Amino acid sequence: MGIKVHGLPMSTNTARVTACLNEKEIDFQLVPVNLQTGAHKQEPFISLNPFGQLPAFEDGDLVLFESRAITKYLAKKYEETGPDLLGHKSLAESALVEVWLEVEAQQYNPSISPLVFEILIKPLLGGTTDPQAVEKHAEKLGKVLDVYEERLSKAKYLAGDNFTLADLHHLPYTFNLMSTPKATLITSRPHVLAWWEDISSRPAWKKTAEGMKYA
Ligand code: GS8
Repeated sequence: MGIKVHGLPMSTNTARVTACLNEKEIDFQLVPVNLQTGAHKQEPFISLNPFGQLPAFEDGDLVLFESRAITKYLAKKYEETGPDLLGHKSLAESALVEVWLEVEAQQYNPSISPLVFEILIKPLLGGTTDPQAVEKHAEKLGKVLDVYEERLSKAKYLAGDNFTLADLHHLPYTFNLMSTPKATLITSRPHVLAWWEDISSRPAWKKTAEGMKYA
């Protein structure tokens, strides 16, 4: 019984999980979920994730949802394989990983996800991008990125000298942002840009990004 990820390659939250699996070079099966037919709101999917959202994850009998919890599980289970994504050999480094994991979840994601939705996803769903909403979300993300620019002027990666899960969690949404005119939020900040170019050129991420072509 191997690992199954129920999701779609172009789903950002699915990509967060597959990026982690690729970093650890763990084989998995991606089980597609048909959003058009609403398969994610019905059995058997809702037995895997009662919130009816992608992704859901199975490792043998263990069933998980919430992409960030899944990547932490994988980083712990495969601690000794591939990159040390949790800084587990140093209490201070692991604490900094936790800090920047929280920053991604509490500051970065709440600003970037509505921005990407407004520019990229809304038109796909038949809606029209609202320029005022774009500016509002972009301003909020810009303030968050000012903090990143300062941090990344002092450290190569968010938690310090090493690429960790804290960096990895930023990949899917930032990848989508980079295909929009608001990529300037990244490209106008030299340290953020250098960090982005570094983390997005990792082979594991390139493998995941190949599937996110819609954006
Ligand atoms: C969010 C899952 C989510 O919004 C996580 O796993 O990190 N906090 C959760 N999934 C989206 C797909 S975008 O990747 C989803 O399933 N949307 C459809 C819906 O909510 O009905």
